[in-house]
Amino acid sequence: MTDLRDLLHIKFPIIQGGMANIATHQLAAAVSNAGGLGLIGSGGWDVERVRDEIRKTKELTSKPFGVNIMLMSPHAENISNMVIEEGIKIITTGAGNPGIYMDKWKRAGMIVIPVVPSVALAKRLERIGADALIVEGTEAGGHIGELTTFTLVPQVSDAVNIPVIAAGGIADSRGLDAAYALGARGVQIGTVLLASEECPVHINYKNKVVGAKDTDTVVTGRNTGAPVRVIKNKMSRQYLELTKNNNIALEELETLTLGSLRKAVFDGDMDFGSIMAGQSAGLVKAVRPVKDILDDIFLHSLVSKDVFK
Ligand code: TUI
Repeated sequence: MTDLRDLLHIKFPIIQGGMANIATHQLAAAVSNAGGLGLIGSGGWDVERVRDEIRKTKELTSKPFGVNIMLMSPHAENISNMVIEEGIKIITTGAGNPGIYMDKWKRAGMIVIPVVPSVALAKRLERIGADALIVEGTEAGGHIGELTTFTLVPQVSDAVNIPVIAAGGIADSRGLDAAYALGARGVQIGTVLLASEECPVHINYKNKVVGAKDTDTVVTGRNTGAPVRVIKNKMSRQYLELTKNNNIALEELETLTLGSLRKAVFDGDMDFGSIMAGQSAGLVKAVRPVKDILDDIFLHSLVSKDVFK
């Protein structure tokens, strides 16, 4: 099977999550320069903002980087065309089925790596040309599926013949090794990068991740169709209270959540902002440079000693 490092021309088999409002040119370039695959997140941005981020990333790194297309975004279709114009070579997708775009991206010669939350979607996307799959467990931050990394990664690995990249719950070399033992040939990390020096989120957000313990995340929106894992705060408690009896108008929830991620990311509002992060926040102990985080994950792993072939 193709090694992820050969497929993507990267030094470490580590890719960055395409975190909405967070995965900017600063973070993507830092990850690519450190030997991983940097990603620009497109969630929450229109086509010109994403184009601007792409151009800025090109100025900061000569290494490969990609763009994540958040499929629930109203701008997804326009962004799906713009990335071709900009000569982007690697696409990841999230929060939906990218089937309608696959043909166009493959004809443009792009490497397409969708996030999948199930075996069924994994098989369907392999059949229509996906080059690799990001298999994301419910330990992840932000919008999530139901299954755990530990159960989903081996099941998808058995079901497909393209490289599997594990995501959800991975923040150190033990996570990388565990992912390989389950059949993955790469990992995606997000939460641990929130606490990097180069990450553009407010310092309060970074400190919240560093200070989080094992039980500090919670899933909101389970009964509204968009489950999202966040660090517990006043906002998540209020949200869960309002949705407990299932009789709240969706518009009211919209008002509550509207702009709440931005509140956390830009204003550092830790009470009423939405602090998206995964369960691995409990493993994150300090704010560090991206290069130290990637070196640590790879160089301390058994994978780097070629234990897993
Ligand atoms: O997409 C993510 N994580 C995200 S997106 C995001 S922005 C947002 N904010 C509030 C509500 C919704 C989105 C924050 N975090 N991760 C990748 C991911 N993809 N997780 C789950 C999925 C997924 C779910 C269903 C992928 C495909 C899918 O297919 C359903 C179908 O149509 O077959």
